[in-house]
Amino acid sequence: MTDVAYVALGSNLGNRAAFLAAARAAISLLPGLHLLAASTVEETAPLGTAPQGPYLNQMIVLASRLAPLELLGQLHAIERGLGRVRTVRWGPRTIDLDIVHIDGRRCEDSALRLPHPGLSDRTFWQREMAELQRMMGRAA
Ligand code: A4P
Ligand code: MG
Repeated sequence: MTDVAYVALGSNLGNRAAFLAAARAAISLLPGLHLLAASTVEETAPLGTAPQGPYLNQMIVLASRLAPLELLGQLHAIERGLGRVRTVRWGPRTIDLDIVHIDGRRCEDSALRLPHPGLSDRTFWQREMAELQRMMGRAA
């Protein structure tokens, strides 16, 4: 079965645009995944209480033949490869890859919540997802 999966990219450390580009490249090389479209990259003010700089955020949409938890594991491996170190939750990061939504799937596992609970209040995710849906010719 092929899923349509929306993945959010975020970076607020180092060369942020280069981290987004490297993550997109690594994702598109993974077997079982096909990059369908990428949203505009936007700069956003940091959410949360940790003192940190602004983010570059972007969303991509993938055709995925991986099981959702397998997709998450591959995204975590790419985060590690790009030097992400988990210290403070919601703290600064070279790259953060979150699965925002997979068409037709809901999940309440603590390791994977779908839709991502942040989707309901992150206007930049909602905007990027609507942009991708327009690009794919679907109603937002
Ligand atoms: N997890 C559960 N559901 C999911 C999912 N749908 N996608 C689990 C990805 N991961 C999911 O994530 C913590 C745990 O959540 C993982 O072990 C995974 O199994 P993490 O990436 O290790 O830690 P985190 O990113 O610090 O926490 P979290 O809760 O994912 O935070 P967010 O939602 O990623 O927020 N401000 C701006 N402007 N832009 C941002 O992108 N991002 C964050 C982090 C804070 N402030 C921001 C932004
Ligand atoms: Mg995250």
